[in-house]
Amino acid sequence: ITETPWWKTAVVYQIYPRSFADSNGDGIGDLPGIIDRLDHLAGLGVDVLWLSPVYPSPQDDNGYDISDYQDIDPVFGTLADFDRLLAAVHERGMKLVMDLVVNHTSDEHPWFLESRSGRDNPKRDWYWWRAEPNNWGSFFSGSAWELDQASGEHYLHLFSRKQPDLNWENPEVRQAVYAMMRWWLDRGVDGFRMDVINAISKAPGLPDGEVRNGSRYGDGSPHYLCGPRIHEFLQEMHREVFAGRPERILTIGEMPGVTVDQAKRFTDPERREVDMVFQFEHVGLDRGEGRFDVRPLQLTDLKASLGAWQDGLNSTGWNSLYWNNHDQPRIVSRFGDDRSEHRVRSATMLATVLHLHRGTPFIYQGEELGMTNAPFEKLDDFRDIESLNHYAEAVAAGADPEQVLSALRVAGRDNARTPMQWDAGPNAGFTNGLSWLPVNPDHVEINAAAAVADPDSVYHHYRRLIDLRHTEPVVAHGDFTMLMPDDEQVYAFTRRYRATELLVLGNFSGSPASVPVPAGWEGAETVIANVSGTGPLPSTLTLAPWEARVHRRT
Ligand code: TEU
Ligand code: CA
Repeated sequence: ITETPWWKTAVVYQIYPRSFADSNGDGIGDLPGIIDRLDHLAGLGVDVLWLSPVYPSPQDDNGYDISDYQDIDPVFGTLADFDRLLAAVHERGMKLVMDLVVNHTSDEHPWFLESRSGRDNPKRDWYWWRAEPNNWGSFFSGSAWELDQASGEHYLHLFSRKQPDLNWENPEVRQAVYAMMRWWLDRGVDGFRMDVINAISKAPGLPDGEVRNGSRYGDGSPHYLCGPRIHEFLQEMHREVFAGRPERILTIGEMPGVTVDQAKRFTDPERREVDMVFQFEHVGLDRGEGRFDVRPLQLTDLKASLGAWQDGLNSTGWNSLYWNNHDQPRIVSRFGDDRSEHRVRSATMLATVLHLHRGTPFIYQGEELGMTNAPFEKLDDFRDIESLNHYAEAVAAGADPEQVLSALRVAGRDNARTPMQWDAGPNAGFTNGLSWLPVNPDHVEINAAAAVADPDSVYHHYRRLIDLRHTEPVVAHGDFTMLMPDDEQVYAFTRRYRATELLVLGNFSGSPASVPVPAGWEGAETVIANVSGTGPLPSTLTLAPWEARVHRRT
């Protein structure tokens, strides 16, 4: 008998510190601001907080470009503030997970400054230098290579030119990273969310990628995602950092492009690599070839995708479950309906369906309020480097600027990054100063104060879902069976653990949906629902627009 690790019954809440709570009026969220708001999170009932990066950084990619791994950026506070935050989190019975960004550093990190200082510098080989670049494109538009004038060589950057990729082939790099991780664990942190960790092993020789659809650049991802030494590196990290620690540390690998079979290997506990991965399949279903090529979601595609992940990691491995993070548009505006007559019901339907899957749910700040995408008008309203670079490249290549802008409005990452909406007052209670990114004007209606006061709010629905996971074992431990895979309107599945079964139904549309009640379920009690007064399951059922309900039988 293997003991169940604590994170299998946990719910994680992601904080994007820049946009969470500003304590000193400079318009940027900070650690003291988080400390002041911890009771909101404890009240919600989440078990773990994941902090997006708070390390010293030039903030070219909002902290995902780190110039010192062992300190706190003054804009967010100090190490003493961090220690106070960690203690305050632990006092409330929660855990704290740090973001670990080690595929790349900032170009202002001392390691890179040394590496760049000359071809024979001892740290030259800590990064990828080449006389001739290959054809890879960057995630943030343009080439993945930047020429360094002084040495006449190019360095690799899969993201911005201020995010040079570390060379994990070099054992000194790996040992430096492991030492830094041990330092944070010794300080008391409970885990790491590992940024693009499946990109750290590059194929030898860095072969050119395939060029498709008249693109200027090749797709290098087959040569750097889940590369030849990825499993070896993660196992080494486990031995060097996590093995033998008294506490059970949580590890989550962010892995663009990962398949079910690869994820099963990464999360097989016997292999000691990571506990779960963030996969991207379900958030790519409403996209075409490119990130900004938006198209409608087919519900049957979503069911096929999430269903395959449920089946694939059913006995070996473990799923993460998420709709939102700091890189994704708001789910209620994306798969739901954010107009006021449908917002609460569609947000709670989406929450119900996600949280009743098998896996560890992640909530992104503001999702528990049903926060929406922002009404960005012009290019100047956007801040994100990915959006700005994409616009420049697409327009230079002849795209219609208005069309590019409308894609940014739908898919841009700034949608997730508008400040947390605490109350209906000025700046939504986020700051007393000038917010780095304007608050969404809908905060007068959508805010934490109003949501906490209203028992039918999105917030209280999330609170009840979290509570259900903590108290009803079938939610965390049950197996999963998809129903009605070909239906374009209703998401339906059952869960089963020992003698208990749950039936979950969610109407993914703004029209009523009649549902054939499966055999033996008539009369089953309601566990949670988003329409008040929902009673036992009748023999013929028509779901209201965006209705969700969970029934139990034993
Ligand atoms: O994201 C990695 C990633 O592949 C995407 O989510 C990415 O943000 C986007 O889709 C690019 O097209 C991680 C972080 O979550 C993101 O915020 C960082 O910008 C990125 O790594 C680089 O550190
Ligand atoms: Ca501040």
